[in-house]
Amino acid sequence: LHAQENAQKVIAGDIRAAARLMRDLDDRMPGAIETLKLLYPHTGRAQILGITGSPGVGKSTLTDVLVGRLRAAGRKVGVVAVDPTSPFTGGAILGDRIRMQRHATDEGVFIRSLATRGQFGGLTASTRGVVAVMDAMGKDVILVETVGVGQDEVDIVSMADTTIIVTVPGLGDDIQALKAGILEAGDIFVVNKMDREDAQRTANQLQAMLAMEREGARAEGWAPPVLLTCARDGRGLDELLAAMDDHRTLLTADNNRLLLKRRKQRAFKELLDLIQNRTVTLLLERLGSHRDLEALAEEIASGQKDPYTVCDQIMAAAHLG
Ligand SMILES: Nc1nc2c(ncn2[C@@H]2O[C@H](COP(=O)(O)OP(=O)(O)OP(=O)(O)O)[C@@H](O)[C@H]2O)c(=O)[nH]1
Ligand SMILES: [Mg+2]
Repeated sequence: LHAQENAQKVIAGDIRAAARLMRDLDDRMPGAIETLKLLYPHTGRAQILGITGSPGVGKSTLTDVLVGRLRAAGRKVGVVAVDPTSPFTGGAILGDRIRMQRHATDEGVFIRSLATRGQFGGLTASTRGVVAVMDAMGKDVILVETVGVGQDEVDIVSMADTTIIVTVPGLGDDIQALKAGILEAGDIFVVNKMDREDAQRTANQLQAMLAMEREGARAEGWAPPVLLTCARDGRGLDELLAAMDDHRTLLTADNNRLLLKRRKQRAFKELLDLIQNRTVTLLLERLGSHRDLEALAEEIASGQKDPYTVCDQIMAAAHLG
């Protein structure tokens, strides 16, 4: 009943109700998931954009400019700033990283920071929850900014409809890292800080790498563009917005064919994550004396036991094996 009331408020766009629900999800308050369940049927309308890249490349500055442009076009915007490297949620540290204070008083912009603390089922699940709430409350566009640091980043990026990967001139190592990591996941590549030397050369390098890596990789009729921007003065932003629109057009063609394909992959991953989380929690609850995984890990580390046998014993103790 309570859940229904809360869900109604969120769907009506009540900012305080949405903020409270996000906090409750983080704090694993009973009932928060019940509310989230009621919101899911009201999601799927928002365009979800992922923005990722190494620390300091200008993701937040870009996001800030994008928010301004989208607001000027009359669109309601949600921003989720995810920082897997920070143990703090909300406070000053993330505040510094976001630099979007000028939108703080705009009712059409909802900004939420997430870090590694207080998660229900990990940072990825927290991000999914926040995105779902923003979607249900009627945001047209949701920008998810993530610092590039490995698996969390890849998981979070994979929940976007369109992924923008940001780099800067002269970051040779950075581009090599992209190659190893999420080159595959990028739909639009941005070389920000084009006011610096070597911007065009960096873009050419990236373009050449993409041509190699992506050849035939995805027969989706999309060659990821490499764009130059200066988030500080707004140069290149028109092109970036146009590329975002083009990608949206591609995804929604043929009755949302590619969009639905992506969302199915996303739903599959989400379901698997949920089952995994639920199973492990349940298992640990049933374990009794085998519950002390730390002690078992010590015995494995010191060579007294092997991990397979321990796993067999745990499954047997939980009546699962
Ligand atoms: N010269 C130049 N500086 C820029 C540009 N865009 C952003 N910056 C500066 O780069 C610094 C980092 O910008 P942020 O937007 O905070 O970068 P970020 O990627 O969000 O950083 P983290 O969230 O800490 O990973 C700031 O001092 C910005 O003013 C640009 O186009 N040119
Ligand atoms: Mg930032």
